[in-house]
Amino acid sequence: SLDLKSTMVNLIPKRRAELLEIRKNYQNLKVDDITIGSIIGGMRGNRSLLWQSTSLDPETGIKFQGYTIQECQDLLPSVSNKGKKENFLPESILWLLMTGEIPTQQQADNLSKELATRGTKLPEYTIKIMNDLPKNMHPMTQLAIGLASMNKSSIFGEKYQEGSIGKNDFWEYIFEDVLNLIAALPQLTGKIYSNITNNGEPLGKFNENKDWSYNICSLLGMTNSNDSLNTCNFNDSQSNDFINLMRLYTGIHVDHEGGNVSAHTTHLVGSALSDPYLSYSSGIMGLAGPLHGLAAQEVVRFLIQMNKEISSPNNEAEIEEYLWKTLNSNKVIPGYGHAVLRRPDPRFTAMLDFVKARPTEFSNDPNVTLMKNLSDITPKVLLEHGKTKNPFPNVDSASGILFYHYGLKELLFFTVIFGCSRSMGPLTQLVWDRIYGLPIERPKSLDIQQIKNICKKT
Ligand code: AMX
Repeated sequence: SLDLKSTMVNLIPKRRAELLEIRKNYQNLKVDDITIGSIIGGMRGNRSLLWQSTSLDPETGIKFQGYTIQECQDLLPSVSNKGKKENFLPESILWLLMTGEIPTQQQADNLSKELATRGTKLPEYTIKIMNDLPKNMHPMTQLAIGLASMNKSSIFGEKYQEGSIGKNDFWEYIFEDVLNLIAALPQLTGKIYSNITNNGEPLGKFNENKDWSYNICSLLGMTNSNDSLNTCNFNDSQSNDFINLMRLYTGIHVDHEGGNVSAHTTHLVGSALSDPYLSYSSGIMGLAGPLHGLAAQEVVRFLIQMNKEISSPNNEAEIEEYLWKTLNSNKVIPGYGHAVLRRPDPRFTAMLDFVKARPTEFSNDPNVTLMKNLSDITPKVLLEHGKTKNPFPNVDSASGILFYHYGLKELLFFTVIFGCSRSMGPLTQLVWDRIYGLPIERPKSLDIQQIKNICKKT
């Protein structure tokens, strides 16, 4: 089938039967031990969540339905552009996440068109709320408020209130809400950016004939087409490159397994049958935390500051010295290390490849040069330092500085773009949660006395 919903309809009976079979035969099979350490240590590593569309391997990094980023680059459709190879579309990866299948060009184009059709306009009440927000409100608060306000138009919420749908059909209305939510993100993002940079006046126009990432760029006023209303100084190739950077960034940040804060929160809130707008708005609140979505901005600050203090971004000795100075004052090197990964983050590699493919564009940018040089120098220093389990760069060491290069200077805003991308994984899971009829989540908590009692028994 050429449209996503009918493709899902075809998949559902087999997948439901599969889960039923597992539940019937293996209900009591033990998977993992829960230790006192994990109860008081953020449940690290507890294998206790069902998450279908992505998995994170310490060595190979993120896989989308089993495909590496490189495989996605090779196999997923990009925008049809007269034979010119562009970055794959996040719409393609959304299809892959939802179905487990690589879409054809036609399927990806159809989904792109469907999102553009659904996303032409924000609801009037959401526009009003966004207009009334203080223009200097944190961009992630604006995003969470905008999304939560759209629950007024939740189809699932309405049907549920009417009492007109049974549990087996919940997924269909959740699916409608999910596509409407993802489709609305370019408009919402553009509105937030115009609030913080242009007193709420539009910076660009939505173009129904273009893809999702293009529309994010045009609504930020960051293309050189007529769809952007400000005087962005991009030439043709910069404009096209920025759109491709947006496709790349939003394509590879869609999901990182289910246990991270934004994904897990969306899933948890959704398990109470809160609609996708409320569920993802909650996920966004988590993404706004400095230990989660805000790392990219830390890196940008770090690079700019280091460049102020060293004589050249190519001076290896001074860079090393700066890194040691940072470590010796008990600070971390932002953009390095990872809780799960034990290799360079393949998402970082994809971003670095983007830079390497455009030497003329980036060779004169001291921050990008420093970012590249750091990826060689820092692992050696961190290894010698001997603490971090993973001395290699993570995705955040590159992503923010590339946005900065093209003129996105509002560091707090980067996470809003992260939020656009991250909608795709957790909301795909929300659809599957309802397809599978998963129950409300309710782990058991223990107080200190109960923990002490368990400790005494051993
Ligand atoms: N610089 C200096 N020290 C580091 C370090 C770094 N980049 N990464 C880890 N360490 C230190 C830790 O602070 C810890 O020290 P301690 O024993 O004194 O507390 C020790 O190495 C062991 O930590 P770890 O097991 O390797 O890492 P973790 O799982 O506890 O934490 C992370 C992972 C990402 C929070 C950590 O590596 C870090 O703080 N990195 C810098 C910030 C960053 O880049 N964050 C973005 C992460 C990507 C993302 O999820 N968005």
